[in-house]
Amino acid sequence: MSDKGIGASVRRKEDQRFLRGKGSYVADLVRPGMAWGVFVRAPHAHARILAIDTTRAATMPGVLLVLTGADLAAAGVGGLPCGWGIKGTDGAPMKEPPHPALAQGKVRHVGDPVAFVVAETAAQARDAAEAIAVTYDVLPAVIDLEGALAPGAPLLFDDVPNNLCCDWSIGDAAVTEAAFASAAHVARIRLVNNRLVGNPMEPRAAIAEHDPATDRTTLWTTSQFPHVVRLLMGLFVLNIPQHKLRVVAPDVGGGFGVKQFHYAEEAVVTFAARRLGRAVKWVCERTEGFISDAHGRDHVTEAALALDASGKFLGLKVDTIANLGGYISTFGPNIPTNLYGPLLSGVYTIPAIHCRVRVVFTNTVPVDAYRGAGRPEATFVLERLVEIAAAEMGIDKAAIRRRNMIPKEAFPYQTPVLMRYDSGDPAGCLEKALEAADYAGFPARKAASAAKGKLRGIGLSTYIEACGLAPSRIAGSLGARGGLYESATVRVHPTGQVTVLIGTHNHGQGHETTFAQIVAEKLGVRFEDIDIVFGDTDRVQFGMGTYGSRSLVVGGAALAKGLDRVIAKGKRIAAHLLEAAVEDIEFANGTFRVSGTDRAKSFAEIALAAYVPHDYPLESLDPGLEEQAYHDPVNFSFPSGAHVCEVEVDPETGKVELAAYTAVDDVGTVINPMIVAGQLHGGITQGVGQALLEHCVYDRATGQILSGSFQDYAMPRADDLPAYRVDTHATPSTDTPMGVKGCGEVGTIGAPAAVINAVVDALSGFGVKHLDMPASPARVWAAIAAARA
Ligand code: MCN
Repeated sequence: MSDKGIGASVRRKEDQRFLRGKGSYVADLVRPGMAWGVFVRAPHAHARILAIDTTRAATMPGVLLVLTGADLAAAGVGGLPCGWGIKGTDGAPMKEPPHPALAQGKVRHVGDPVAFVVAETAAQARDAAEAIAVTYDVLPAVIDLEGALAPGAPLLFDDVPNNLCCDWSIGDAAVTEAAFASAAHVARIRLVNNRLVGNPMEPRAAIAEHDPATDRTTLWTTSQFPHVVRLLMGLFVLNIPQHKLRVVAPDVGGGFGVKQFHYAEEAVVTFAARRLGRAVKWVCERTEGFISDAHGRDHVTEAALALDASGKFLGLKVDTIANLGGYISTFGPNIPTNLYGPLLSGVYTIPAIHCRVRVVFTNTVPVDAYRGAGRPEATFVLERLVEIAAAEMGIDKAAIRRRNMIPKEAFPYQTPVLMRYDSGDPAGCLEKALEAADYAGFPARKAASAAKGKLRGIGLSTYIEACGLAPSRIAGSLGARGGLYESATVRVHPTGQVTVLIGTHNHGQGHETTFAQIVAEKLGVRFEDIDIVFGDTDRVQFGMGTYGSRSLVVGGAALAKGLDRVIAKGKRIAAHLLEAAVEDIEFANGTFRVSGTDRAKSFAEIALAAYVPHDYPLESLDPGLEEQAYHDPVNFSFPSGAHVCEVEVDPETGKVELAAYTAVDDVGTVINPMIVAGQLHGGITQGVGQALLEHCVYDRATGQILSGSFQDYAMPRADDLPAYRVDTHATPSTDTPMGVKGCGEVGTIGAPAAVINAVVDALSGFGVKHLDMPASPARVWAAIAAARA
């Protein structure tokens, strides 16, 4: 077995180029004769476009092209499509108004693209963009969620009454009402899940180039799913046949969900390059990213948990209004519905659940997936309610969880809200986390903090996630407009080295390493002799990309199947060369052997024989050693875990210090413990960011974004964070090859509730029952001041 196989903490292959500055990012790419594009964006949240005067801009130095929505409409350019068509409780399809790539008639959020200018240089394009005069009739904007639904609210679309895209629900309302009627205690909450901006390190960028000799167009873009961009853009927006369109997503500096949508800018840049016959480049500026990258979260929720007198959960009711922003983005309506309601059972036996979600349009940037996407929101609602119930009923917060957890033996477990969890041990994760966090020693630490004049609090959070998107059949029944399988090609070269071409996209998750570990393990090939290729529609046959922590459980499973097929073919070749029956050939540690003998061929010998087939039965065995495989999962993947957070609050300033953070996560079989730990650290940090720092604020009256730069939007930094204690507790998945479960989002799902539960615990002496995120010093201080007054 390879010492760099499954289970080894192998250092990341890709870091060799990243750490040496040898990565290849779209913004660094220069094409011959390349021109630069700049977008003109709406300064108003809601306005009718009365006129766009481009005459002065068009004659300015260096200007090559000016495009408006009217130009795109005249050229037959289609609107941006949505990948999901959800249905309301009444069975009616969601309202799906058009989403033009450049605004037509109206703008619906600050940052809505209105025109595109291409010039010889970036500076010339910028100057010309400023010279475009747009006359607006400014309309009242609607920003807040409840306001959007209020009678008489301004309408974003004339044919979408009440700005309501969809009134969706899951679960049985009558059964849930009956459960509440029999409850001894009901815990209630009203909460806001704050709006976030993704802010990957590398802002979005796109370059398109048309080759008249082949009539082919290439788009280089910062995407998590280049094949899907090719499909959506070619098929629905620009009408380019798939074989004439190549989409490349090279090294991408983080995505966090924000780069998993087909964006207007990609289509407009591609259209401009084809019209001009020149390469056109656009690079998003950071401030521009704040008003054009899809945002995340943004819910208002009222929820209640019914319990019997012993603290057993009887029922859960959730009523959420979720923000969609000004237009429907690629996955927009799917996030607060299908990725939210079905996760509300958490790791608990809750006999009755009902969840209603109203998905509404507002004059804000479109809202879509952001790391965790729907699942952190579900966990936050449930885990806040659990801690409120524990406090109100005087039950220890660990004890109330233990009392209600799905026992390990009860898996597979069917919840009342669609999901069938395959495996898990929630109590095992909790006990391990409590021990690592020294839960029992908390009172002593609280007393020590109090002696310094500080308030110490402890918060727990448990969660279960459905990731590995997605079983096509289930996704289809939920409204997905395409299947979500994955593809992998295993190409064995004549000298035994291996290239894997895979449809997932690595933008920080370490696939070049972990997928190579799977190959090394299965084929016995040296780790160094394996390359993982992704992100280029000309090289990789097809792929759905990376999001929803699907790469290992769906892509890795396709890869494993491809490897099995390579081994099966290798056995046939070996059987021929060794003059034995195929059934007598065994393969282990990179050697094909006739069972019970020393007659053997190495993997490299078989590879060479496959490509240089002397003495080879060509009539019954094709030459070559390359296998293609697809995997469509039978179920979602269900990682779960328990997080424990400890905070120390300064009552004079309201500053919250994260004193300790412990996480024990069940991600099934682990391929690379170091990479999993890295994913947990990153994920927790994003969850902590939401809980304590990050907040996207809009001015309610004008719809201007008030936190549109890093001066106003606080990203978490190293000095905001302690060293985390992370560990895993594996119950291998029974529905996924290799027993793996996703790990890319678990930290972000568990952390917000753990942190806020800890902060509220610290403030409990003041009678504080809830604090909305982020628990900034101002908010915490105000809560203490209000209690003291
Ligand atoms: N892994 C493993 N053992 C497991 C599970 C995973 O070794 N049991 C490894 C995988 O092989 C992979 C990594 O851990 O190398 C993450 O795997 P997985 O859970 O399959 O998640 P994805 O690769 O599909 O990544 C998507 C996920 C999501 S949805 C977001 S958002 C996110 C995240 O990953 N965005 C990230 N992590 C990120 N990390 C970085 N650096 N940058 C981002 O943009």
